[in-house]
Amino acid sequence: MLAGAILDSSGTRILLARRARPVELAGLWELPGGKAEVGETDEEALRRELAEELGIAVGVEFELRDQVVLSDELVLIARWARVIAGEPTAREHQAVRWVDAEELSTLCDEGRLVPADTVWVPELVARLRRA
Ligand code: DCP
Repeated sequence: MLAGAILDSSGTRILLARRARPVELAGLWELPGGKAEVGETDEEALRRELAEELGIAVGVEFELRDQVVLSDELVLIARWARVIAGEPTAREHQAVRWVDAEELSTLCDEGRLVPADTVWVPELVARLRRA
């Protein structure tokens, strides 16, 4: 399972998407992504999922420090990425928004992020503040 921490062109904000399902995660914000298909690299999977879900082309960079075990079969990995083309549109999500370091911290503190994704908040906040 791949998630993207997608940076905007100014390098100061990342993209969050609000989940529509399942009910226990609906309304919470996540780093958008999806599952790799057989024969796909992580990078290819992330590029395909973000094109399908949000209509954007991204350049995929390094992996963030932490991994999250979601279940026996599912490990969540996050990769830093940058928008190359397209304007993000919520095709499968309820909404999308760009957040800076402060907004990301606040959403996390308020419990409005998908629980798994909170592990990346310290690293993301540090990287965004450095920008
Ligand atoms: N997940 C998460 N944080 C993310 C992305 C996903 O915690 N940034 C979790 C939520 C789900 C699981 O991963 O429990 C699968 O996510 P999705 O439903 O988004 O994945 P797919 O859309 O690929 O799954 P499917 O189409 O099979 O439902």
